[in-house]
Amino acid sequence: MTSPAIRAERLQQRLEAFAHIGATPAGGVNRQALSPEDREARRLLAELAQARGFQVFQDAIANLFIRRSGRDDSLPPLLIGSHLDSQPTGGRFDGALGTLSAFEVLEALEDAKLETSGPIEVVAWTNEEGSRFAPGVMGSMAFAGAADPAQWQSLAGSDGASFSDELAATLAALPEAALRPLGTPLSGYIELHIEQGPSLEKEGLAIGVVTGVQGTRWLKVTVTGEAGHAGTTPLPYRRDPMVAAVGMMHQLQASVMPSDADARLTVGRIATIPGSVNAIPKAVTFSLDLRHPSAIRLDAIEGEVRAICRAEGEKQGCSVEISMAFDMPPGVFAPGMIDTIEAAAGRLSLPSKKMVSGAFHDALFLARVAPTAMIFVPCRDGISHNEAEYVEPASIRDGARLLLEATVAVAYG
Ligand code: HGY
Ligand code: MN
Ligand code: MN
Ligand code: MN
Repeated sequence: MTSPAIRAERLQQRLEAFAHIGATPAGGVNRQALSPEDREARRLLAELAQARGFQVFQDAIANLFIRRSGRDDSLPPLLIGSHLDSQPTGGRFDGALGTLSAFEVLEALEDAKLETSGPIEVVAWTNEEGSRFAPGVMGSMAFAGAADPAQWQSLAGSDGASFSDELAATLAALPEAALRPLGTPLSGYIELHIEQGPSLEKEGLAIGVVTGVQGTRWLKVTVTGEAGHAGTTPLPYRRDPMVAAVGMMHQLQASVMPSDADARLTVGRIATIPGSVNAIPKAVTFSLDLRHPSAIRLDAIEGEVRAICRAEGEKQGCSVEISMAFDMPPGVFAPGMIDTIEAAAGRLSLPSKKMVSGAFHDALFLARVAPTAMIFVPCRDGISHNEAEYVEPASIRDGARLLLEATVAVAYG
């Protein structure tokens, strides 16, 4: 047995190959959950796995698992991985880096013929992003027993697609992946991911040892007024939902966000009904993505949001309805797994710091069923959910080497 080593050029080639699946002209990827591009990426990963003699499984919500046996296969596996689905104009590394680095770890163990005590599995979670089918982290939520997939069967996507049809097509696209029950026991979970923020790069650090994830809430605000003629209706006669919505957004950005440095408020999607140039809209809908490390502050911010929306609606004689599309409480990772990763970074002389994730991740739900932690590597200017997302080859290599070192520490000991 030789000691396992990451082959950085092989990982780079894998990342290139996957970046071609759903590639956008601006250099990013559009590989949304359960789309033909997502299915193509899953198929490629399954083929690579079978070429190495690894076993391939999927569960009822199409989470994809790749298994390398250990000495005692009755032991629960250590799971490593991330997601392959992307934002509509996403980057080549969000999700793919963690999934393909995990596969590289499996190949390195195989190349070295290193026998781990129990099996190691790589996972590609279904629909982490939630941009096509809300909510996000569907696959890991269902795996952790935090949601019953049956509730999503009649869901329609942002493109009008049927969730159940797309899920069925995705499962059918990998007939060789044996179906397994949702939520198999694990000995642990480690996810490598880009930071998607600027701090590691700014501080010149190679690694973030992630101790937890902040809370996320997705609200949908519907403002309803009265449709009317754009030319003949004087302002005092209008009940214009767009004027109310603009007032709401202005207030949220002018008062709520600046009042709390840890608060994040984002309007990512807005629509008018009927959406005619020369008709005052009947209704306006917009999305609100709220984030905060504290659940108490999240509640307080949501209360402020609801009060502001109600007041701005009343000013314009409009009714306001706010629905919750996604509520992901903040979570913390396992101290033992955090220490394992921090010690491994030390052995590799990789400068690191502990940090909380601003982005949500599948690891948040895995933390409910197994000792879990995450590894971050810097991305250029902290940019992500943007086609310009970029990770230096040295950071890719550092992240994969640390994932291997931590995996061996957990699974070979
Ligand atoms: O939105 C998020 O935090 C994740 O990156 N999908
Ligand atoms: Mn991600
Ligand atoms: Mn993302
Ligand atoms: Mn993630």
